[in-house]
Amino acid sequence: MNALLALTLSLTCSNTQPQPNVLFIAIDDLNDWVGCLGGHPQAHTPNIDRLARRGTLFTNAHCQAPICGPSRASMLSGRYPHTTGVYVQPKGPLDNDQKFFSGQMLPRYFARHGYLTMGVGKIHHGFTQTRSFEVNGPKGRSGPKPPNEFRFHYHLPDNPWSGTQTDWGAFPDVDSKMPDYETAGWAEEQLQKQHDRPFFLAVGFHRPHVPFYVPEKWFDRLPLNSVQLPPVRTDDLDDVPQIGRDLHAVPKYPGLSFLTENDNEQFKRCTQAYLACTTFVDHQVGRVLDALDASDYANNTIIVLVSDHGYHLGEKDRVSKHGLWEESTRVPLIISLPGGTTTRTSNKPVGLIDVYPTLLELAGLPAKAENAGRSLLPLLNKSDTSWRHSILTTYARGNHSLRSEDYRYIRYENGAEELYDHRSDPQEWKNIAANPAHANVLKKFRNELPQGDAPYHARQSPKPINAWFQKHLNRNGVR
Ligand SMILES: [Ca+2]
Ligand SMILES: [Ca+2]
Repeated sequence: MNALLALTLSLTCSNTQPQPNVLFIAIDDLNDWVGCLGGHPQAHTPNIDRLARRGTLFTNAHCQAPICGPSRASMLSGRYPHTTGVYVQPKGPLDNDQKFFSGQMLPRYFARHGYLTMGVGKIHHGFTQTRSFEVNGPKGRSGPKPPNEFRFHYHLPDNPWSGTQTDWGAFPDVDSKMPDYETAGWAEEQLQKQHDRPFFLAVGFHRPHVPFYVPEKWFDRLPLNSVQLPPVRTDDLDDVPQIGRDLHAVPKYPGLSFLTENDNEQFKRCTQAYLACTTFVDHQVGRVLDALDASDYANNTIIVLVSDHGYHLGEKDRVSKHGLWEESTRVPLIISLPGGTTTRTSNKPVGLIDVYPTLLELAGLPAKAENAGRSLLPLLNKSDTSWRHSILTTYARGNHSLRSEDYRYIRYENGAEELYDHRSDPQEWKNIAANPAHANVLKKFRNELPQGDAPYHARQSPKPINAWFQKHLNRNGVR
């Protein structure tokens, strides 16, 4: 550890509690529509922004899998999907997989080294969360649903999206009926208690995960007629390989043509609702930050804030995640040290896989040999002269994306490729993989691809998300 940083940490931790506490905040499906990341000009997230101002904001951070279960399995195990085989949603309680799924998971590792571990809301996805924490708050839920779902304020006789949670609208009437509100309240209570050990407190929020329901007051900030739509192109998928279109096609989710009907009516509503959800969840984050600042732990707690993956709102013809493009992979990642001593931003390619080794080093715990990520300490210290060229995201076995500072590269299991130059094309509209001028760029990325792809994990979902996926799973022997 950098000497200055080590000194800072030791000075900010009291004599009676030499190790720092950890406040780990996980948000579900929050893309870069956060004020400090600039993903949408009307994003209003003052609390996440103030956390970024007192910590290090990673502006080029990416998930390792663009869907809840695999992303969280990777982040909390410290291992890449291509080594664990967890590529799609795990199925039910993974009772037979304690060795992999719990024993080495991040909270358990802290517990084994003397920490009090507390968890509330959605932290894991796909197995019994109470195995992970010593003290458990409510796991939370997606939230109450209106008696008749809005279905985008659109009456369809044969709704093609039946079965998906995708919907948007103002509901319920007050915040206190939202499970995320209860989650923040439970975290506040733990921060007001006296603890005899350093703690690892994990707080997981569900919004802005679908359905995009939050009380009306969160919609009022942004009237429908003032909503700015994200930039999209109707021909964007024309230069995407067929396997890319198939892999990313999730028929039950609404696409761009639905959004743009009737002068973008549903596009405006969907965008407004997602922004309302982000401001709502930001407010819950703010309650937890305020409780920490008012507590005895204000000056000896590391704060980490992450989202498990991004989300598309019409880009690449989709309202969903499950993609290997920027909207699906880019995530907020902020690390704030006690006393706010490392205020800066970093645009180096980093991933959620780096959270585990970073927290171990910051807390002074022994490194875990299986961790595949890197400690972010060099970037917190700005001693980042040597860093990885690109960070990996995987979706379904054998399909990978690599993001460097300047480029995104995608390679599908059949060898098809995409390449985007973020310096001139931040929306990833123009696939330049076939241009011979970029042969050397492609060569470098190809050399960084995983050397092998683990078989699907034994407990993967038997309910694949589309027909293509079913064939894919059958081909790989998954039942
Ligand atoms: Ca998620
Ligand atoms: Ca395109």
